[in-house]
Amino acid sequence: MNAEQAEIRQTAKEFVAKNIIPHAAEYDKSGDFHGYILEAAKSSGIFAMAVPKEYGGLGYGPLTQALVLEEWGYGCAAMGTTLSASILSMESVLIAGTDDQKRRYFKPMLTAGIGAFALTEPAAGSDAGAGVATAIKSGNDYILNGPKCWITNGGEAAVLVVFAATDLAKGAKGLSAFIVERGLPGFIMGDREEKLGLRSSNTVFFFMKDLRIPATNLLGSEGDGMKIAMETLDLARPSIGALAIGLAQRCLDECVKHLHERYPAKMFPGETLQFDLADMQIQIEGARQAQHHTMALREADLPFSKEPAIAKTLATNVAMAVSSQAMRLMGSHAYTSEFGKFMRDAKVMQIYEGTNQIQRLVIARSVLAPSKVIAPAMKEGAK
Ligand code: COS
Repeated sequence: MNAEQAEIRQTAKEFVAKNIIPHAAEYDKSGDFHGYILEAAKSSGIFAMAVPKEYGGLGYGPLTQALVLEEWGYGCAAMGTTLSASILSMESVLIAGTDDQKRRYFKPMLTAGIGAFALTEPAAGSDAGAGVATAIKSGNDYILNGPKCWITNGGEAAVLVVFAATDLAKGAKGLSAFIVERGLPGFIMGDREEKLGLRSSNTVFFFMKDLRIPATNLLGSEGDGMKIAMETLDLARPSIGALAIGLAQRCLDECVKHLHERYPAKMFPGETLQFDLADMQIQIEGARQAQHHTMALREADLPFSKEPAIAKTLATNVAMAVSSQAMRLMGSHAYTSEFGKFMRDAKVMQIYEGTNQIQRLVIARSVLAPSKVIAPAMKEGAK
């Protein structure tokens, strides 16, 4: 971390302490979308941190983004997820978008708007290429039909990257990616999901019924969708790791605070408990290092494929383990909905942006055929 990154992290820490931590429990309880955070973050331009400077954004590199996301995860993983899911969608546009597409997609981010990445369908979760949504060319337009579900930010995003088959018969090879602006006729919004965790992050089902978009909204070429989605997820999965590390560190800090309050200094519990605390910090630091290593590889444009999957798996498992361990050490004091939020939020991190079982599939493939792993910048379509 250089001096500039340290300063950015400190600013994020202060923003989180002032704007996120005081409101996290209240939004968790109501499950309402925390729209106020978009307004609060406007002046810092943080929703545009992944937008390159040439497009008016902050142009933060991957490690700097991770430092900010860790702070947001420390404050509230639901609010952090809103930020990271928006960046997820931007990655697809960075990978495959033309100059004009980038300009159009990133514009809302500059005014604290958010984006969404719509890949999942009722029949296409882990098997990302098995969707039934279609995009059929009609003159200078595409007409989109079909369902999308579990879409983070879906009900709030100003603009979305939507995946749909331009040739359903070709399966994953027929998948394509499109920019879809909000508010078009044929975009039918379903109910928001009532979730166990990340309750105030917006997660929706939506349906596209003869939704017409200009053909110029196609990202890359027809059939590029699966590659764009996979490359996007490779780039974005460590962000979930960053949120998870922040969440785990918060649980440890809250646990230590509680123990200090509960026990006078001379009666502070003995080595068994101290070893438990040390083990929690070892796990967090290990996950943090794995995650920073992935970001460093990316910044240096070195090949990676298994590393984001390792970073995501490790960090999300640590978040689950540390939140659970903190509750054990704090006893009934932590068995409240407010502290339980950490555990509820951690659980989904093992599931979304590719389950930790899918991550193992990605890791195993990379272990079995390391020569096939190439740097993102060298991949076809990379801009
Ligand atoms: N980078 C670039 N291209 C990739 C890639 C990567 N990391 N991984 C796969 N691809 C390409 C493959 O090269 C293949 O293209 P070709 O046939 O032209 O070579 C295509 O994508 C399909 O890949 P593959 O045959 O490996 O697909 P599978 O169906 O076997 O499995 C998994 C792919 C399971 C890894 C994928 O479906 C996946 O990641 N699923 C989880 C989806 C997910 O994370 N969902 C979360 C919702 S989004 S928040």
